[in-house]
Amino acid sequence: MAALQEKLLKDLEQEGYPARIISATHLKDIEQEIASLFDSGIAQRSLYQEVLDHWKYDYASECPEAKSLIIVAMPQPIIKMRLSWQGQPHEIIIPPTYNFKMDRLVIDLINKVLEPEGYRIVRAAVPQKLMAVHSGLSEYGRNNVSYIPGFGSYYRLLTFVSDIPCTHDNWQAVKTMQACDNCHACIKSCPTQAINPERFIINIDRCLTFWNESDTIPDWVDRGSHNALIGCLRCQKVCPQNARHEQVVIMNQLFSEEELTLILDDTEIDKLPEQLVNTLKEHNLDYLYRERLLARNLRLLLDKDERMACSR
Ligand code: B12
Ligand code: SF4
Ligand code: SF4
Repeated sequence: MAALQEKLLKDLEQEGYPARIISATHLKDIEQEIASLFDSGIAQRSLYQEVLDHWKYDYASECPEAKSLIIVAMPQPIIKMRLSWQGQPHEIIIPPTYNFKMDRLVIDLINKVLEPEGYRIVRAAVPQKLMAVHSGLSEYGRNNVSYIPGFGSYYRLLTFVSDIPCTHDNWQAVKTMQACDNCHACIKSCPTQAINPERFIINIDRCLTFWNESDTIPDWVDRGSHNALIGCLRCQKVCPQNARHEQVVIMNQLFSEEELTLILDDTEIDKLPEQLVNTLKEHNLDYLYRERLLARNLRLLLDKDERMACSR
């Protein structure tokens, strides 16, 4: 059995996906830890309600013989879209981790190893960062994002419950990277002071990502602080631990000016030309479009570029 676990970890690693397999009993540990965090009042339950409603620690119906948790990190590049709008060039950033269509690659790889042996996986809705750190896969950065030695933080986490037995369990106390001891670069770089020097958990309602993933952005958020089509890259980009692990994929002129006009007008998706819908889907932007975040966030970045050009 240990051989099957090792083969799975090796196959994942060969594809560039570091992973850990730990006992499914830790679902209970995580449940308790999250409950006591919110009971203590350190983190405000109302701000996390969406994830708290979604998290699940009992998989008896989907995986009755659940024995292990498989935690996988999938490194992703920064996407730089080069666009021309009203004759001016713009560079629009999409941070790593937003391409969840790539999850299929990891799921297919795990199934390829486990299915022939009669085992299955079920996607786990859990606090994955905390799980990854306890499993020893990653360590916290002061910016509250998790880091893997030799990979930095530019990866997407995926967690699965499985009936494959756990032969080498590991569960360790959460820790911060040693590199953070004498560094405050992320705190200084945060445009909205979301990283709190006094306590570890960030002030999530100060985080740009919290707002530009939401329907409304409050007035106190400086329009000039937006730096990505979705989310924010500042506290990771400035981190010395990411310096050697940054990969950038450049996409030239993904959309014509005519297509950008349709996008910025928030045209109903079924009225968009088929080719444009396909481009949105291919680049995993259709979900942002459907949630009506694409036009608003893109406009914020284009307007910011324009203001900067005028002030030069
Ligand atoms: C909710 C959420 C958000 C919220 C809240 C973020 C937050 N820090 O909680 C918002 C919208 C703000 C957000 C933003 C981002 N997110 Co987010 N987010 C999530 C989500 C859905 C849950 C995160 C979570 O567990 N929060 C709950 C809090 C309580 O967890 P925690 O911070 O880990 O809390 C523990 C620690 O603080 C620890 N602790 C407490 N005190 C101390 C003291 C010390 C010394 C130590 C060491 C530890 C410690 O104990 C706490 C638990 O008890 C996960 C996906 C998932 N299902 O897990 C993605 C996830 C965490 N996000 C991710 C990313 C990439 C981001 C962004 C970088 C996105 C972007 N580019 O814009 C930003 C980064 C913001 C930041 N600095 O944290 C990735 C992280 C990947 C990685 N490398 O770690 C995840 C895992 C998504 C994914 N599938 O990959 N996110
Ligand atoms: S910028 Fe410095 S303090 Fe922040 S996570 Fe990176 S190493 Fe740690
Ligand atoms: S993602 Fe941006 S806003 Fe959020 S903590 Fe990091 S730097 Fe601050």
